[in-house]
Amino acid sequence: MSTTASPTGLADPDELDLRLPVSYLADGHSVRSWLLTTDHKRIAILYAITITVFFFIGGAAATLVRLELATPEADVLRADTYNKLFTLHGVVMVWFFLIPSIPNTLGNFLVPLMIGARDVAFPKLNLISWYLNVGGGSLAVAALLLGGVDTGWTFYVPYSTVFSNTWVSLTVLGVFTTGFSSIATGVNFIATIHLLRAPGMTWFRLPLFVWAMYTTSLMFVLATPVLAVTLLLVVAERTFGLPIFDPARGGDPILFQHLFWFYSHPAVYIMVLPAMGVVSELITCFARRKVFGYTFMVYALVAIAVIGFFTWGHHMFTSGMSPYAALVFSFLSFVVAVPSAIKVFNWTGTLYRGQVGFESPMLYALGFVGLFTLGGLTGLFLASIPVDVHVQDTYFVVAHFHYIMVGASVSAYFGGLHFWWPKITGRTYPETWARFAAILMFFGFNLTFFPQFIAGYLGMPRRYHVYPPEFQIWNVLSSAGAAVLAVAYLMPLGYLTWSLLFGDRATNNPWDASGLEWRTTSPPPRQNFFGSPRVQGGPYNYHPEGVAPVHDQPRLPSRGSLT
Ligand code: HEM
Ligand SMILES: [Cu+2]
Repeated sequence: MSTTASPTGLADPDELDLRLPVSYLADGHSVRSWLLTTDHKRIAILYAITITVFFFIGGAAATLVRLELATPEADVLRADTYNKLFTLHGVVMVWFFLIPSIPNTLGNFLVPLMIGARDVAFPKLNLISWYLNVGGGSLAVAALLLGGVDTGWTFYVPYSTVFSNTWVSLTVLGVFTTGFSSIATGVNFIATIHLLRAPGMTWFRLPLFVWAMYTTSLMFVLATPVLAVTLLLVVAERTFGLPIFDPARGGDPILFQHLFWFYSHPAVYIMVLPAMGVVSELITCFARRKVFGYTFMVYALVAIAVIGFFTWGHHMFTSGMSPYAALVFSFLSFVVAVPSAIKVFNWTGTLYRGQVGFESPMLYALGFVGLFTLGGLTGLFLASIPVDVHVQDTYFVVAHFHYIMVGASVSAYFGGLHFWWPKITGRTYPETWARFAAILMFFGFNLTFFPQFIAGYLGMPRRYHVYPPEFQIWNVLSSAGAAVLAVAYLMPLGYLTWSLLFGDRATNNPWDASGLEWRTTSPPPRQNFFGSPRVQGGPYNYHPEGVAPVHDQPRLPSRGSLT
């Protein structure tokens, strides 16, 4: 066995004696070794388990909501149960699934590996962050078991503080607690990326995924405290009767909306920037090309993160705000679309003349680009004040944000999960099933949400459990799509579990990818690398321009396939 260091400072993992118990997964099997771990890779897995649970809780609520909406009458749920279900769905999906999804699972696993570090800067804080997340989530689930909440995920006042007699405070405290988990993760990633980069890993050699994590972390740290304070004010008004938002006692309900959206608009970018990071990695790998316009991609991420802080007012065009303020918010919302468009353009540029392969992670990535574009373009409709006045609070808005949050972000999460699965688990999964699930998810998604644009444009309001019969056709299509989507989401649960138990051993670099994370074993050892990595070039070292790419060996194994 030779462990002589190569120019990269790393031993070739293929030459190592793999019978040694080097994998982080083999580094202790007790429950304690998992619950008290400070290994960023194990913490990533802990997060993956919790967000999967939340995803299916949120999904169950959505299924009931869609079931009720299949007919115009109230036949499955009473009005108040319906309100509690869509609130549960939104609260769980936004706060406990989507916000932590990519950063805390893939981000935790990959950031140290991608920059050549042994762990994050503050490993214990990383573990604490997981406990805060589970703690917050449990408070919210407790609220659900005790009878639920009916305010919607936005907790608008004065309804949430003065009128609702449901479990608002407990839920809000759950979200508050989870906020600290976001802040801890943000601080940790910022410190890690600043301090622990391997020699030679300069800022402009960072993979775009790391840049996405960096910009997301800045938003975590800057925006989340505002939400925390706002939520405490809600509890203060509800519990101690402090007149903060209640107009009857001199409070200002619009103040709540400003504070809430000052966090929650940046939060939508917290949900989408990590997805952009994942997709950049996938597209360059499966197009076998250097990412087109790397520096522009970096500046676009930074621009979105910065401008994203100044557009929150577009959620409040109909709240009676000054028309001058509305104009400024409208303008800035158009401005934020520019860096988003740059990214779409550069992904397309990367594909152009690439040697594109259609492996399952790439199917998700391509789905992302299309769905993100549709979501972004309809965002521009909404940013235009006269159109927004017409479609505000209709299914058009519901469709817009689902295209971005589900069509784009969730697709990217699944794409990333498949791409790095062999690295994370050391196993391969059945590629045919994975491709089928990706395609089914794309069709199910569009069938669910495209009709909502039409229903919304025709005037169907959101958050009602009954509706005029002329909207039924769109709702039936949407509910049918939801059934397809449910099957598509359950499939990876099945075949990925199968792969854990019966999948073949994965090689160290099954996709022939260029990142540092592929220069170690699958799964990596506790200390990540054999040797100390040194970085000598940019992140996307695929074939140089003009040289024909070689596809001499099939990339993800069909060995281990169920078919
Ligand atoms: C291309 C840039 C985007 C623009 C110009 C844009 C514009 C808008 C506007 C104007 C609204 C308010 C509609 C209304 O309430 O009447 C809105 C709602 C929303 N957007 Fe976007 N958006 C963009 C991207 C995103 C992204 C990236 C996400 C999420 C990852 C997102 C998630 C949402 C959500 C969750 C809502 C609805 C909030 C609610 O009322 O519950 N948007 N968008
Ligand atoms: Cu917004």
